[in-house]
Amino acid sequence: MRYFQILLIVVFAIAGCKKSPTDSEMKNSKPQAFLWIFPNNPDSLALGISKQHIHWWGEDKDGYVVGFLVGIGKSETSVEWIFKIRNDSVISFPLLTVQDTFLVFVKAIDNHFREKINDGTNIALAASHPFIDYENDGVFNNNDRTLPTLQNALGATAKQKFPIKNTPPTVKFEINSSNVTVQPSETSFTVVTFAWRGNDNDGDNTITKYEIALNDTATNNWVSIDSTVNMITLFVPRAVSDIATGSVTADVMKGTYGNTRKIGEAHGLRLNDTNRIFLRVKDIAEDYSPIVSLPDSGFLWYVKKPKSKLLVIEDYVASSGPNSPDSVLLFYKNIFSQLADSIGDSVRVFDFLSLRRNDGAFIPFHLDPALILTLQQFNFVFWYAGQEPSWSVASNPLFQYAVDPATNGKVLFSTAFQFSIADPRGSIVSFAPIEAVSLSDDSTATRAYADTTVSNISTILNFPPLQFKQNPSIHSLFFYRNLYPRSTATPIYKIDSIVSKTHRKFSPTVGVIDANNRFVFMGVPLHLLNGNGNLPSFFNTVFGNIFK
Ligand SMILES: [Ca+2]
Ligand SMILES: [Ca+2]
Ligand SMILES: [Ca+2]
Repeated sequence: MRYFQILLIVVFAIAGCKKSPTDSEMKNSKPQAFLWIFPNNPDSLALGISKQHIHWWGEDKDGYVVGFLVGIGKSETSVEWIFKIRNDSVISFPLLTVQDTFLVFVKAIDNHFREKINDGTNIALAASHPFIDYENDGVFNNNDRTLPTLQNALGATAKQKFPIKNTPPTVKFEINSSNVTVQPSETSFTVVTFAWRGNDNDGDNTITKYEIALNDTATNNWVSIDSTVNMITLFVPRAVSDIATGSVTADVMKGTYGNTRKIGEAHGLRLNDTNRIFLRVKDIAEDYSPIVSLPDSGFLWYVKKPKSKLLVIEDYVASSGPNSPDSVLLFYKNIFSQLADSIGDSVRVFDFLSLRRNDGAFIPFHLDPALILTLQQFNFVFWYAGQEPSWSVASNPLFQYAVDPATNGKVLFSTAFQFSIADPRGSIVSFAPIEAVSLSDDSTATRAYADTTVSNISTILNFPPLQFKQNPSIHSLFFYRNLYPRSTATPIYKIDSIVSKTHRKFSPTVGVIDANNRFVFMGVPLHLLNGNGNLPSFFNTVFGNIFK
């Protein structure tokens, strides 16, 4: 009896050293967790994919369940626990091979747990006391917080084995803002950009590489592309295409203009012919996606071999008659054919790109780098517009081509303006050698008569006098505005006398050249200015003398 009393005192003394447990804590019946699964076979769990919707619940005899600890891994001791309030979660198993087995562990927590924590918090159980492990490093450090009531509220572990198999990845070419797959330009030169998006249900980080092939999916035709690259540009330098016939090897470049880097070579790009690009993606389990290709049915991708030093860009829409796109193109073909022999066929017989025909099907979706690098395959660009150029298409590519000191392209640009000018000055001044375009009715004209002359106003450059050709009824769609050259630029032409919208006679500056003789800007559609037959002489001056 005395022995028993001593024992009782010792027991109470030990208990007294700690915080006194409450009655309910002493008697707590631990909660129990259950996993709830839907096997595809009632007798056994078949192989599943690596993303699964998993359900669980808990029961507590003398209280209620307030949450769960859930972990996925290979063993209970190595698992990383996450606090969950809900009874289910979509879980991604970290599959790195074709097939693997994972265990899901669940512990229920009953109402003896007093600390407030958020759903999804990382909890470490391995140490002598449970704690919130904010950095999930398994170490009690920094701002980590102990959870003194957790141990007593925690039930036994329920677990379930999940055999998991790999899902093949998929890949799609990029879509535009209307959810339509972006097609390559209907006709391109030897610079074409493609972009895509890969997906793997086992986690996009399990994609190991992309592969592309041109025209032929034979095993040795596939080009590997790093899994971090989602946009490539096929690029054939002029030095290669100029001497090539049939098909050619294209450089595969990644990155946008200024940051492009060659990452491979794709064989079999057909020149002056239609082409097709194939794409697939491979995952860490070495499974391939289905192959996708462009263009989609109903579309064409034709690759033109550049033949000249001059790219003529038609950015022109107008009505019928002598101002129709076809008539104007024919007019310019005729003018260029009259250029001096010294300039040669490499300019007289130009390459051509239309931004307006076929609803813009020739405009590359990625102007950067596709249009910039396309322009740079030519020594000269003649860009002609009607009422309004495609400012958003023109500005950055033309800046990179003819303004940036790192490049050496040269541009003759010809446009009129609209009746109501929605301030294109911001776009124009980004590439043209002008500071502003007049918005004032007093220096804006709508009509020029056939005898209206246009004079050279530069003292040093030998530009011929020009003259309007058609009568106003034909070109009354075009509006002329006084140009204000940059301080470094030189005005070269003015309309000698024209009547402004306020019926005042004035003489707007309509031609400007930049300080480096790389950019001639004409604020009149040039096809209107052959009244005195001097237009071929103007083109001779620009391409034979100024640009050289
Ligand atoms: Ca309980
Ligand atoms: Ca920690
Ligand atoms: Ca996969």
